[in-house]
Amino acid sequence: MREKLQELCHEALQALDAAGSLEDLNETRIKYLGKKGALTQVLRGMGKLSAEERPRIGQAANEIRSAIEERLAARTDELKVAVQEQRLRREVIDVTLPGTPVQWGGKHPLTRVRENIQDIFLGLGYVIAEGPEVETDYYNFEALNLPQDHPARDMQDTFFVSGGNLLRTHTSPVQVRFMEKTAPELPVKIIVPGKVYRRDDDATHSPMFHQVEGLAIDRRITFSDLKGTLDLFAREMFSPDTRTRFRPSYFPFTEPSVEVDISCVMCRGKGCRVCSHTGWLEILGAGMVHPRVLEVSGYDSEEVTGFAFGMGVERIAMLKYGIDDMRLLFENDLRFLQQFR
Ligand code: 2U9
Repeated sequence: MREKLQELCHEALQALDAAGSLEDLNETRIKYLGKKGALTQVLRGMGKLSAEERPRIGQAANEIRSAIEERLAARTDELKVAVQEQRLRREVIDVTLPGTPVQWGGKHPLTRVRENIQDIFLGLGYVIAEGPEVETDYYNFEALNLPQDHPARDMQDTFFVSGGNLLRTHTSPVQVRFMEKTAPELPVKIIVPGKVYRRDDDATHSPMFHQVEGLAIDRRITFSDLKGTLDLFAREMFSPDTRTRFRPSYFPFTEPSVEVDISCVMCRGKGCRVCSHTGWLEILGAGMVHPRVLEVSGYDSEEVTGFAFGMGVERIAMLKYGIDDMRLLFENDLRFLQQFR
């Protein structure tokens, strides 16, 4: 029996050494150690042995099982490494193949237009000023000479929040805050971009939109300075042959006030559908800062004058790119946005 075990052990180890794959190894394991395996069979025959022989043969059988299991584990490791190495040898990476394309993001058209506007005024020596979007009645209305009964102060036109505060309806309160902080220093030349909020919602109005306002204060600033500045802005923003037109208007915070048109970007002034056959497009409002507005923020209106202007970034973007519905600017549809890269 002992010889039979020895022989079996020898045979099993040889089979394990000869196995070329993990499948071969498994077959060998079943053949020798399985329920109906050779070693199991031998152990079953132990009943016929004498009481004296049984423990010795039993011990020998256990040693053989351990030897086979040990070799089996070693060969499993070896073959696993071999399989992995083989796979790595087959998987050649061709570094010359094109990679997975990266989806590049781009600036939103409103960001582009805002930066474009800012850059034009930065080039003229203006600095950028910013301020809060939740404002007090004082900074949004009172300091800007907006009378108590002005329609902008109506619930219909303004979003009010708790504590009597509101979402600013224009970026003008930032200019007021800036003047208050700076007065009586001169000159003031600021450009104020930011979000503003009004209760409006259709193809050309959004409850949130973006403005860029500007303010220049110094001794002897005249309406000619305003005209020259906005004329240059129009030519840089649209095209060098763009012309401007100034029409009288009214704002509580400027006197005199104007609305500024540019020659139509589509037909160059000949008249078309875009300009309703007038040849002109309204792009912004402006005027000489009202003396009362200068005074409440700490400037002497006998000593200094200033001009101010305001424009809607969405409106400028729509004119520049020929967009006919403002909502497209807020829907984040990539088919729309990808056209502005
Ligand atoms: C101060 C003094 C004066 C800012 C101005 C306008 C004219 C104007 C509109 C353009 C389109 C608002 O976005 S819009 O609807 N703005 O017409 N804004 S003058 O005047 C100021 C601002 C601050 C201290």
